[in-house]
Amino acid sequence: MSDPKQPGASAPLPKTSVADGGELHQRDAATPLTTNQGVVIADNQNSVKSGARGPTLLEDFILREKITHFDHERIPERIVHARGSAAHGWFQPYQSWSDLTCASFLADPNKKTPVFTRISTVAGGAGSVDTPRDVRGFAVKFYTDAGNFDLVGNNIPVFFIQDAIKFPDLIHSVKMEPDRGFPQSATAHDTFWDFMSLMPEAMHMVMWIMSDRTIPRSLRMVDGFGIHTFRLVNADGRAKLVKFHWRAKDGCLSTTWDEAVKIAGADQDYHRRDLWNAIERGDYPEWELSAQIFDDDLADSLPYDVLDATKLIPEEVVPLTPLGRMVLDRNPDNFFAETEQAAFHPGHVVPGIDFTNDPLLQGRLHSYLDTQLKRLGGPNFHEIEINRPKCPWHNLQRDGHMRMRVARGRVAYEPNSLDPDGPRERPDAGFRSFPAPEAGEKRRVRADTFADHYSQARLFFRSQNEVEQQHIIDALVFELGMVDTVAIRTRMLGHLVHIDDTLADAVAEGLGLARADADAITPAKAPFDMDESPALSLHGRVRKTLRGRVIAVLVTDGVDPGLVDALRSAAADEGATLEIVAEKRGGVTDASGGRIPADHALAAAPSALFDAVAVVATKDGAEALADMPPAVQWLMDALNHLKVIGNAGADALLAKAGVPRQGDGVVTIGGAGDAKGFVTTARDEQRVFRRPH
Ligand code: HDD
Repeated sequence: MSDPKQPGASAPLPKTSVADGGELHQRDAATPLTTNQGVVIADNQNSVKSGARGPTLLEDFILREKITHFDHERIPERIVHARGSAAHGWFQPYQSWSDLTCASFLADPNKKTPVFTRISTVAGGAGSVDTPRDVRGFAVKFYTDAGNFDLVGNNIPVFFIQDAIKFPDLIHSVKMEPDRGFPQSATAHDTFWDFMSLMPEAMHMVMWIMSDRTIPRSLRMVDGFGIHTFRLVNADGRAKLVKFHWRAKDGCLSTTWDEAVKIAGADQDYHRRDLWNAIERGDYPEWELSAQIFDDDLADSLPYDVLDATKLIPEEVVPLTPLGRMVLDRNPDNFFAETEQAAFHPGHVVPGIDFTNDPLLQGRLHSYLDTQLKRLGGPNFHEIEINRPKCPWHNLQRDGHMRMRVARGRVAYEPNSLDPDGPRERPDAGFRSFPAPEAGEKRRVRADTFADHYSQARLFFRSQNEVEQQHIIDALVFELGMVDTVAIRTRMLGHLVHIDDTLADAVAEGLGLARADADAITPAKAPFDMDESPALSLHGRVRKTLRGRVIAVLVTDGVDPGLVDALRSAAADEGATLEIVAEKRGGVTDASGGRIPADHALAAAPSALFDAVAVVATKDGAEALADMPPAVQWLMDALNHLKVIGNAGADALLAKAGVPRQGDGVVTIGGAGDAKGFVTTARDEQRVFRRPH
């Protein structure tokens, strides 16, 4: 667990920093309730009526102001990534990177740059569940002292499409089908797979979205990727190509599919709650920003195009350079004002960072500015506190909806001679585009170097271990099994044949099709085999840590309080939290007559919500639990979801739930002395993939 008092740990940023919001927080018990015009309100319970039982009067300006404001409390939700959670924090480079870039936030190892990071799902609406199978957006706003830089990425290093002109089609295919309004937040339906099956370029991404990356355990346990190739430009104007990566310090961890489905039912807000609680507890999530840095010669030597967002560069080819770290240490004060109104835009770059010609990125540079105008209501969205730069900013833009700054003086143009102190361009320090030479015919065209759609899909599938490959197969069988149109299933099979034989055969088998049913699809370019990339295996990214994890202990009356304490302190030693589950929320009476309060009632806390579980029971207690279907289900799920299970006197329940008494992640806890062994097994195993599942 991070300790804010330790050297090098985060110093919390001031709670409220702005003048106009500041007085909202300066209040005491005598602070009166007022209207938006500052008029003190005498009665907030009753509207003005003509007589006690008479009609409400139109003149009641207090009622009308309140209701009108309420009626307008929502703004359009994001067309994609509508469901997200965010937190404040900071970024600090490990060293000066000024030889690579003049970006000021990467120049000084002693400088912390404030950040606001929002992690989201893509397809669902703002109120949708947190755990669908979906890509996670990973957007970071750096409030640098040279302007705001937004790195707007995902938790997957490649994308579905190569050209932004296909983005509306992609999103229309994945969102609820427009006639029926369902399914919400799911790829498992005809329109999505229809589009996929007609877009060979999406096949690499299809492999990623069918992998466990799209069912993360926590937003704290996902990696982030900038995806596109960007440029880093130094003060001498020399440029390198770069791909950005965020590595979760606590590693990546995913749920099983069944677990994700059960979590969705038990706690819609599982990821949002988890992020919030972790930050409140002081378990600050942390990521390392790394970069693959390379030059044009290397890019030209690769058998794929670095401007093609459906391709990655294996780390074995260009290794990661760790640049610095980001820690999220403060929850928003207000969800709407900050998380909802945050406006990210890949076009928010600072001197030292520049774009490349990736046609997906180029289209994004238009879309994000455009969407903020609609969502946030006009061109002044940069004046909303969460979007405002924290460095000085001055220009001659004026007016517009919701203008907040009061600009002084008569001069709002440049050049001018009437305002010698007014803002002026600065050729020495201002943003300069990298002068990449460009020439070419004006055509609607896709480069030939973008034509290979299967080799990297194959690379990804073959770089997974056997369990991960099976999960991809299972996910494809499930998703395509939800597709009603047979022709879509056989068309998808036609693509899988080009990726890998085992994959195609297993999916065909799972769908009840024959390999011969696959559509004959001729690749635009014949795929080739690439060297496997072990770095692409998610299981290789699981870390043996319990930092920030939650262990549940199901207890019964009459248990040894010393054992529960020993489990709690063993968990704390590993940075984990222990939560008590009991049949009743009031808790249980322990062997010495004391009370063990429960954090959760059994019926409200399925084991899917926890990282590891233990049952601490008396003999009678275990027999009683064995007669309770929710308790039996609790343990069966823990087994099927590959959790480490601790057994302290719960043989009867284990037997009923079909859980073996020992081995494969089931640990006997004979007394307080075994608490540590159980917790370290949970730490080292994380998930027991050896179990059949
Ligand atoms: Fe996008 C939001 C990530 C392609 C158009 N996108 C959005 C967000 C993330 C991404 C993380 C949410 C930001 C937040 O938390 O507010 N998008 C990506 C990535 C892409 C990508 C990693 C490909 C590499 N996006 C993409 C394209 C277009 C858009 C090609 C349009 C041509 N994206 C949008 C948008 C959104 C958005 C419609 C919706 C809300 C917003 O911008 O602010 O403009």
